[in-house]
Amino acid sequence: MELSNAIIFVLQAYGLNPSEFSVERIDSGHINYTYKVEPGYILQRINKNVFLRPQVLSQNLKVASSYLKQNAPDYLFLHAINATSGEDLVFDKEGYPWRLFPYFKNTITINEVDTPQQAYSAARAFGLLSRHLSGCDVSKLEETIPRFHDLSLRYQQFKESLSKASDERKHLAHDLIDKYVHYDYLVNRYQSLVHGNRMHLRITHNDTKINNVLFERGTDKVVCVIDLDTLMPGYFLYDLGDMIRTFVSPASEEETEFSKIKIRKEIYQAIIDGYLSEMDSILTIEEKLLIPLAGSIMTYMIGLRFLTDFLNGDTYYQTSYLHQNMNRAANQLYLLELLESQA
Ligand code: GN1
Ligand code: MG
Repeated sequence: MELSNAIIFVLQAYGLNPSEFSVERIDSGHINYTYKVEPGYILQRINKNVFLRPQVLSQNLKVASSYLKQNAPDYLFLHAINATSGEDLVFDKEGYPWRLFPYFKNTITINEVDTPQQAYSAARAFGLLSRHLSGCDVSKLEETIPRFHDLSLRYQQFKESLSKASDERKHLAHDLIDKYVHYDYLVNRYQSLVHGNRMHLRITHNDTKINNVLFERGTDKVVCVIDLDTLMPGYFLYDLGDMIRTFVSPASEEETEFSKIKIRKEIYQAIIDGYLSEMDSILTIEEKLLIPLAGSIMTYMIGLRFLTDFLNGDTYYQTSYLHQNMNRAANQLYLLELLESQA
């Protein structure tokens, strides 16, 4: 790939000589741009329209990392590399923040779970992160995106998008909209849990998709979890639920042939077992009773966000074809229906 001026500028800011590296954009995530810089690095341009205060991201990682250094010194926590300025963030001329990470050799990410062992290891890895951070003062971390997984806010944003959407998009998504409204009882359940203080605010990852786990190539061993942009205060339901959302089906959120979406019971169980293998002694009895709700809440929330973005005219998630966000929302609804019919 021909290096853009921004990439040249950024690599230099990290003290690297751009002519010694090859850079390739990798397809990872809907928000930031990620590049493999060979040999040795992963470079990321943070979406400044989504992360309005990138310093919070960096600050959270600093807090977590210094806590872990003291309390779990052998734990492999992914660190951003400091630029020559001494800061981990580098701002390009357009004001986009960038970060550089080490690339771990012989590691891979996967987009779909194939085996219960993979699900167990990945769930255990996310559980381990939260367990290691369970003694860290939550109030020292800020939300990198305010009210990110607040389902009440997400529902309100959906309602607002409905009032502003074009007639064409509303018409196209008509059935989908009705079905999402039908599930609004999940919003009420969520609100009653939060208002009733039935869950503890903990430090959670908040984006526990299967492709945010780095596996050792050829094994089910997890090297570390990645994408710590939303490491911040949250409820365990968010992490567990997003794992269920993205691990249980053999087909991902991008699948448009919905008959391929399925709930694999053995994978579901492996997620719970893997997560609890670390979090069993941390979660309260009351929290454990809420486990069956996790998958539905998160699938509904992410589906709502896709639908909202579709109604807003695709301004948030990256898309590669027209109506992709509507398809993602329909995909998530299909999964939600399966999850709810088993509940
Ligand atoms: C976004 O970009 P990525 O894949 O890391 C989103 C998550 C969603 C996910 C859906 C900051 O994550 O909340 O679950 O897409 N992240 C942000 O695939 O909005
Ligand atoms: Mg992410």
